[in-house]
Amino acid sequence: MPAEEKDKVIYVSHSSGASAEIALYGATVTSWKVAGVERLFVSEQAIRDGSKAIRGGIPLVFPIFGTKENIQLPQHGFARNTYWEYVGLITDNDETSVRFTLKDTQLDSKLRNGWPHSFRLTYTVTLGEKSISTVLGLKNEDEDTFEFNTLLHTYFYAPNIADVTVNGLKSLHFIDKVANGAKESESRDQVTVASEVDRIYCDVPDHLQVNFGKEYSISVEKTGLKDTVVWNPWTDKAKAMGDFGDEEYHNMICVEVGSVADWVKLGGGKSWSGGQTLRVL
Ligand code: TA6
Repeated sequence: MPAEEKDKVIYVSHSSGASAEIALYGATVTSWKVAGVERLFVSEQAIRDGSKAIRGGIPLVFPIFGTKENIQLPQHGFARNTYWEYVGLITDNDETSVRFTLKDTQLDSKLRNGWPHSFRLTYTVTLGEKSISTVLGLKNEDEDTFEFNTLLHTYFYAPNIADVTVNGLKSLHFIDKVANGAKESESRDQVTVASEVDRIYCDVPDHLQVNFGKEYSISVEKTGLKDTVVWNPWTDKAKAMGDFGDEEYHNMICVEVGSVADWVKLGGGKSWSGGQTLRVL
């Protein structure tokens, strides 16, 4: 059976042996294995009881990125810390696709009041032999326009952060959150990480590549999303997170495609879609 539900987790398998796991909590992809090797990072200290966003995998950021002064919502919004509905297996050709939905009516009143709009989110996860696609669809069920941010907060497992390079960011402008939001320009062909990194690269081409030394690379193809965040907490921020091991920063890098530098405006009754395809090279 290519998709099974157990204890609020959907287990997806592919004929090649590839597999994925998606928690109904936040519709968070918490595992993606290709050739028997885990490609995503989930902290050993991640909280999985539905009381807090899962620290790792691919948490969904919606409808805000970070926090916003005039919007009373948790950091990164509510999509990652709300139970989604599992719609089921939608195709099973050479790829296995499963779908999840979240409607405003599923939110508790506090969250609903924090962002009082009628919407329907649809999230489709498609597993191939060496790829996984995660695509978000949004319908504005209000009559009026609303605006949102969204981002796929992907935590990649890294055998060693010292060997990780990110290609495709050269010459792009970025907002450096480690330097109080300074606006900079990337000069490197290959971005490396040797200290805390928290950058919003703006207007990013749809193709990036994350290299994990000589072990393997993962291509990141985005659609419908403008920006890409690169994050590693490094020592001090790692110690400050209760659901993240002090040394785990050595084994992860977040490369997060999204539209976060600006608001996305969506007219009443209109639909929007955006997502990514990750492929092991
Ligand atoms: O995407 C990077 C970031 O915005 C960082 O600033 C850091 O806050 C990270 O997300 C994790 O946020 P969280 O709310 O999951 O602890």
